[in-house]
Amino acid sequence: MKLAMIGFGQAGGKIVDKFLEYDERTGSGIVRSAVAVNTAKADLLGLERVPEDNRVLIGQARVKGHGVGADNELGAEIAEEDIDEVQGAIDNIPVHEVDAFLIVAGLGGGTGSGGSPVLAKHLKRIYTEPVYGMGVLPGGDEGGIYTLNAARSFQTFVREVDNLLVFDNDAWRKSGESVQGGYDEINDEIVKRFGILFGAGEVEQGGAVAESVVDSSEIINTLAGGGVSTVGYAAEEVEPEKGGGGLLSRFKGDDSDDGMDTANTTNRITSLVRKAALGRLTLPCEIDGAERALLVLSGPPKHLNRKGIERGRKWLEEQTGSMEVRGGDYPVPDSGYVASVILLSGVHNVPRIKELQQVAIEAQDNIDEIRQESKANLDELVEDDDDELDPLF
Ligand SMILES: Nc1nc2c(ncn2[C@@H]2O[C@H](COP(=O)(O)OP(=O)(O)OP(=O)(O)O)[C@@H](O)[C@H]2O)c(=O)[nH]1
Ligand SMILES: [Mg+2]
Repeated sequence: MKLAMIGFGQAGGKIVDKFLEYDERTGSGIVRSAVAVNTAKADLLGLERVPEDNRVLIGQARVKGHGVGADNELGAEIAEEDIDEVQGAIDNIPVHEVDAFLIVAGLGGGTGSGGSPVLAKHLKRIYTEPVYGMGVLPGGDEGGIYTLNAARSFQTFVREVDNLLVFDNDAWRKSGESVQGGYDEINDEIVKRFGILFGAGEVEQGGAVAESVVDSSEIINTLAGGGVSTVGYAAEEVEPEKGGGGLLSRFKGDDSDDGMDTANTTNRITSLVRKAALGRLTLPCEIDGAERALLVLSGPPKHLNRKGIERGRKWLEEQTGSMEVRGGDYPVPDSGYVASVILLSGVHNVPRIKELQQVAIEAQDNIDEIRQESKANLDELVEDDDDELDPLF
């Protein structure tokens, strides 16, 4: 499906930049337009692929191009004040050619965390296309203010968008790596998973090879109904279709579609479906209770079959307890992998979100306490002074 992507803040801009690179590399054509919005000038300059005309610096009068320093209330205020400038860039998007908007942001900082829900609300008011959010949760080691920002932004963002796709940095960080190197790998993981998912809806229906190609309306229907989504992934290396004629195919001839082959293909698919659902999700959670799901099998058409997908789909129905599980394939003839991507939409049992809310409440109490203490200390300090002094204001 074709998306208008808006990266808000540094993380958001970098991830949208990566999606553009993915599009270039794979020819999947999912980014119809890309916009980056930030309060920090340097972050916008650091982007590589988002067109310069589509980079919007907001809040110049307030923060002079230096970012909001993880103050997401200020981030939200600036987004509201400068929404016309953001809209100016969105006016360049041929909206009739996009299936949906996708606002991408790290929720732990200030600019993207505060601004994304504001932009979502604005877009929902103006356009009829769905508005999705992609929210990145901070690592647990980033500190209380990041957790507090993420918890508050999450609450608002999920309410304003048609669906919030979540990626949890905390579940994906690796110890002993530089933060930057870590983010590069993490961003690759994000783009790979969501790239296959959204790319699936871009294949022409009725192609000679496709058995049951996923359509963008199936993605939209799986996301419809709102809530929080998470994505699973698993892949296995196979022989690509093109430039073939290796030993094996010469041996077998072209039309040797024997039962053994079909059984192997089916088994590989069902095993990949299990691995994707039970392995690490973008937002770890219990899959039981997910309201809707979509299964996408991508790879060379000869390694995809309807039976495998049907079995995988049934298994997912049992595991989630949902009657709304869709499935289909995404033929990629020259791929060296068969990959299974599972979108679980409307998930409820998410320990990380509960934890986030708990930590945020504690952080809020702590901040209030410190404020009160600090006021008391100041009063004491000033009172101690015997001489009466008129305040300045
Ligand atoms: N996955 C991923 N997460 C990132 C990346 N950069 C930052 N983050 C996360 O996103 C959060 C927000 O950081 P930024 O995007 O830099 O914040 P911002 O929106 O620019 O806001 P301010 O810098 O406060 O103005 C951080 O707490 C990290 O958890 C990235 O490249 N990839
Ligand atoms: Mg920043």
